[in-house]
Amino acid sequence: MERLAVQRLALKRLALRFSLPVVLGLLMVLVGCGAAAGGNGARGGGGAENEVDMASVNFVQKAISVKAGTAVTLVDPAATGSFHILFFGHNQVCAPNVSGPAALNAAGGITFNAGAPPMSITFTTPGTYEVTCTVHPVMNVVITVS
Ligand SMILES: [Cu+2]
Repeated sequence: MERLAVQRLALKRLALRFSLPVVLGLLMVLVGCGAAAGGNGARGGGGAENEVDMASVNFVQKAISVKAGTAVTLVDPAATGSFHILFFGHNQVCAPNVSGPAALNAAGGITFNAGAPPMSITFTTPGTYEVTCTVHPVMNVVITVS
């Protein structure tokens, strides 16, 4: 009898230990704008010009300007980056912009982990595009395409 009680207690502790990570994992999945998981699409090489760098909780650049048809390279450095999910929008609120690259309108957005290969996306239509991260409250960058 005593042994059974001890086993039950151990099981309970085990369940508690695993429930928090499971809940956190589910929350991470729900952070995106859409239901489906995104992942990275085509990735291009880096380059300081027309580059947007991600830090731990924000973008390094607050705004950049590029010519239409130019690729913007998104970089999440291994040493200073973090986990990010990027979409068109502001302050974690998604605002799809069909004039912009499809990847930033996709259900899962663009997911980055620190040290992920840089990703280049091309803006073909002039306009003002704001990109936000759904993980971090005030992580925004404005990309002006002329
Ligand atoms: Cu972020």
